[in-house]
Amino acid sequence: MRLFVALSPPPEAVDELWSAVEAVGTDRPGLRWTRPEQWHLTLAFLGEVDDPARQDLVERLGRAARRHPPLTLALSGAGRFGDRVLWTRVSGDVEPVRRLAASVRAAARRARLPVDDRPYRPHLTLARAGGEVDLRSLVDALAGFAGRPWTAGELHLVRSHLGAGPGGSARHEPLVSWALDGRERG
Ligand code: 3AM
Repeated sequence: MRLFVALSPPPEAVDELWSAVEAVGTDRPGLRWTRPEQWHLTLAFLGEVDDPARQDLVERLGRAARRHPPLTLALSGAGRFGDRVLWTRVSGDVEPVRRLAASVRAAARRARLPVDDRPYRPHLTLARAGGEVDLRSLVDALAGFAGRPWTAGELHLVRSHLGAGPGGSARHEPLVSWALDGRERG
């Protein structure tokens, strides 16, 4: 099954981000918006994982989660990966998020899963484009968005069912969640 590991913003953070997105207007040809009920911060994309590797991964992720504290995060502004992905920025405990993502990726590697080794960029994907849309105006339009801080207290292992969501989008199914209840700080 196709898996990724993520943090989820709470409903209040989703609602205020959705208000900001609606205010800039979602009716734009060539853009596919992600659905607010699935908004997440990906820490690691794992791709297809078979059952034995998944069991190993679940144990290792549980151990990783116990070493990390809850994180105080906020969503604000926007950015883009080229002309393909529009995202909103993650601020607050960014270094701890990086450390958590590094732990998650290390857990996946030890479970013998191939992990993307590009530098980790904390973000929440808002929309994807085929490359024919200039995302710059949307980045500018969302620049003033400043969400309130929230606590990410759980790590989620999520299954992605490709094509099973509305309009052929993916449907995300949380499989296992762990409390971030470690004490390491700073
Ligand atoms: O949360 P974002 O949007 O950054 O783009 C996919 C999404 O990331 C990414 O995994 C997250 C959950 O689907 N993803 C999908 N396929 C991928 C791949 N082959 C991928 N990331 C890296 N390589």
